[in-house]
Amino acid sequence: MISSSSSCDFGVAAKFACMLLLCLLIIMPVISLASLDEAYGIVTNVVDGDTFDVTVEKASEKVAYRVERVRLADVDSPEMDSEKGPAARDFAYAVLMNKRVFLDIDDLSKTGRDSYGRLICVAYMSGFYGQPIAAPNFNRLLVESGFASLDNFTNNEFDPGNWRSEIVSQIVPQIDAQPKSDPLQKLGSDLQKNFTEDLLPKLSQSAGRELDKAAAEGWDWIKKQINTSITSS
Ligand SMILES: [Ca+2]
Ligand SMILES: [Ca+2]
Repeated sequence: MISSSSSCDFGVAAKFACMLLLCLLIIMPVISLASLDEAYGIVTNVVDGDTFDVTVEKASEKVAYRVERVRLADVDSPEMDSEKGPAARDFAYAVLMNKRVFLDIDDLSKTGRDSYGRLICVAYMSGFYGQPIAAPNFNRLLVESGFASLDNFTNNEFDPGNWRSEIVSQIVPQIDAQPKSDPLQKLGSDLQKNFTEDLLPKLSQSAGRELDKAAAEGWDWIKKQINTSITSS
């Protein structure tokens, strides 16, 4: 016969296992990109569409100052004295100002900086749980929103060609391995698109709801234990 106590313990263990699994599902895209958060901090000034200042919270060896100026890699926004400059600056301000950004700093150059001393980075935005969102990165978002053009420098580590598929290529590498002429390639591309743009956001939302539910159930269980303890004492 199984006692009510061991049954309850099993239920708690199952809830913890469920929460752990959901956490792993949420952070799986994050941990697949090892250098996604070499440094992070709060954006405290926006210069223009592709340049802003970060008050550093976590630093890598390339970070030298408490406030670092970041120049986004491989994109180019209009200058502020041009007609479209202020709109690009405003977009960056609206998305990033006073928010935490995670930085992948260029590893190809020794200092990770350009000739102006700015850190060359791909920037990642923060999600609901404070975790870095692997895609879209802000560099790509800036381009796809029409506030920058791609300008792929070959003297840095970054390849904008990977920005769209970098999550899925880590999760389902066998799809990327198909030759381009193979009809399965198109199917793979469609699956990647559906996964990245449709399924993944729904999965994250669903995981969030399940986490909330699991947390609420866990809290109810703790309250019951407290009440039982008070009643029996
Ligand atoms: Ca890097
Ligand atoms: Ca590049």
